[in-house]
Amino acid sequence: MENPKLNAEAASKTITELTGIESVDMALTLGSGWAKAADLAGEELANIDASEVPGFHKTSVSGHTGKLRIMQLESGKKALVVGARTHLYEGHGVDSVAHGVLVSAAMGAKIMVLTNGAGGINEKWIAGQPVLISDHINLTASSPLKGANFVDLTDLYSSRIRKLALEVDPSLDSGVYVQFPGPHYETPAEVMMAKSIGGDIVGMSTAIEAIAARAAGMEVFGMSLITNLAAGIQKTPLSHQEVIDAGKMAEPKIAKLLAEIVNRL
Ligand code: 8IG
Repeated sequence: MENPKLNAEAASKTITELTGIESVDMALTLGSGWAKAADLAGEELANIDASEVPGFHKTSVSGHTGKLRIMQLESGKKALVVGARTHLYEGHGVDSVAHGVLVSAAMGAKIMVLTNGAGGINEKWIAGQPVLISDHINLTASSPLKGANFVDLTDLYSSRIRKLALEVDPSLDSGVYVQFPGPHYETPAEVMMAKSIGGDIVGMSTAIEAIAARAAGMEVFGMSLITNLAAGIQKTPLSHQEVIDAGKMAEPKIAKLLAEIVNRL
């Protein structure tokens, strides 16, 4: 991973060779619970294994890299669906975390849609609820950028696209996403800190990706599925199983919601 941009351009070239598709209009990274959204959004034009494309890592969990799909949306636009997210906690460094986003940019995507499963700090929320990301606080002490790259992050999570999302579902709430490095969940004291500095959502993925996307010139849209209330907000211990169950329960509803939103982009 010498030069992230050159690596992304090489990966983009490989995707074009494998699919015959030169460019896309937007890209989606679908996190826990969100996977079905792509199927509802349009017709699949191509589906390749990310292991055939340079720069994507095998996940430690399953030994698989996941899929890269290109969808023809009902709107007529094309979307790259990046099913191969690398988290900071996997230890491959920030360049690997940013790779999917930079490949999307290299494929011509103008909009980056980032979704995740996350913990909710806001006490009004319940597990299984989707929320819009309005801003973030990056507590990872990392950046995907190097050198004197002073990227403006005002309106990072596009207010234009959040408005479109609210037209689809006016009941959507929004909040500030706080990224921790993970992979452990927070202590209740850390959740109280996140709350007192203005956080509503705790997660392990999206802030770093959003910075990379903005630096690459893309408009960013982010949504979290609240799969659990954050440690100490809910009184019972957090479990990965509860996260998976909440994702499964919410999947049909949030897939339809996201499919409707991306077709308006
Ligand atoms: I799903 O409670 C999911 N991801 N940091 N905290 C953090 N990440 C998460 C959580 C959570 N739930």
